[in-house]
Amino acid sequence: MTKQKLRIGMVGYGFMGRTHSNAFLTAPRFFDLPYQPELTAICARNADRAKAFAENWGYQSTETDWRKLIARDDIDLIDIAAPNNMHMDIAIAAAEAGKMIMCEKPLGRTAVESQKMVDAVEKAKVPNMVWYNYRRIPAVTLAKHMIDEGQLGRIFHYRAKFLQDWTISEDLPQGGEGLWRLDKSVAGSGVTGDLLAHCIDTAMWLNGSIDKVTAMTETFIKTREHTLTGKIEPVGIDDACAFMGRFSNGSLATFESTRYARGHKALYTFEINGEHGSLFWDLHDLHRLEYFDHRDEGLTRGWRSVHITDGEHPYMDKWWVPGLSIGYDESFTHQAADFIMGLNSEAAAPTFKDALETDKVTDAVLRSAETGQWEIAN
Ligand code: SOE
Repeated sequence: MTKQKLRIGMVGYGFMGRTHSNAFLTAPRFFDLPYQPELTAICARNADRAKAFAENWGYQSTETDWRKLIARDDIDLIDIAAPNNMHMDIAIAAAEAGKMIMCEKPLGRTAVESQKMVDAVEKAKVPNMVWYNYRRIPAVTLAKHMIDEGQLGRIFHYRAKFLQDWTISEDLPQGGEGLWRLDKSVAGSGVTGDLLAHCIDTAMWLNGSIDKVTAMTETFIKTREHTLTGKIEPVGIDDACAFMGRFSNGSLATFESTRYARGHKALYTFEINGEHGSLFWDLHDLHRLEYFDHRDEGLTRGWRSVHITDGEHPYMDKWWVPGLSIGYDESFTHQAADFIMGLNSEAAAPTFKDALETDKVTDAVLRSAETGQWEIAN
């Protein structure tokens, strides 16, 4: 039977435009979806490059103005993979036009922007989701199931870090394509909104809300040439951030992120310590979940490294055979599949409303780094 199409209009063709496109192409091949995603249009300012992107990924048409894309009757879903400063305007216009929306993280540059986006989708009652992809790595999803089943018991500690090293050179400019993450007016913040937002999303999903935080940030390189103006301009983003916090369930949070950890490209790890056991996960070894269960027999008690590739593990029955692993890109495929399957049932998370909670925490972190005080996050 031919499935009804879900016609996608994507805004942005950078790194995230590619991950999302790949996800929509792959999801229907591995998951039984109620609708067939169709790459209907790609929108980007540069017409030639939009055309080349369309040819490579199989988009049927191109646009250079996102307002025209949103006005089209043959688009059901707007996917926002453009830089952060464009998220709010595109999302609000898309909601007003009655389109479903998927938005790359973070939702807004600040919680004030995110709140407006939440108001718009709630008023329009359109399905919405934010691409916090790491939730859908099978080992991370399994951690969620284990915690929800109470296997760790009372949680005492949650610690996470996300380390990179790509901005250490003083010669690296800020702004423009590929480097907008260094320009505060476009990105909103540095590692806090870009990397810690992932850690906070996962943490709150696994361990509940964060009430208050105390933070420090640093900008190691104070000025950089701006790609668009050619002038040396102050750097407004946080290059590094460390914060402590308290979860509503009484457990303690410690988080760290930097783009100045030489040798680390994307070291995202988290560890959770509970009354009965602990869990540890590392993006560089993403199909493994390290698990310690204190209830094991004494002499053989120890950390187990569980290879999350069995058919019974989350999502894994959709892929190859036991023992064969999947990777980073499949986390996006799972997210696209869950969104499309959720259209006929309950909304797939994280919704805009969920992502707003993350932005409230990142705002509180940045506020605390300014004031030197504990700040209320929720
Ligand atoms: C930054 O380098 C970045 O690409 C983030 O923007 C992504 O969200 C993260 O998943 C990987 O690192």
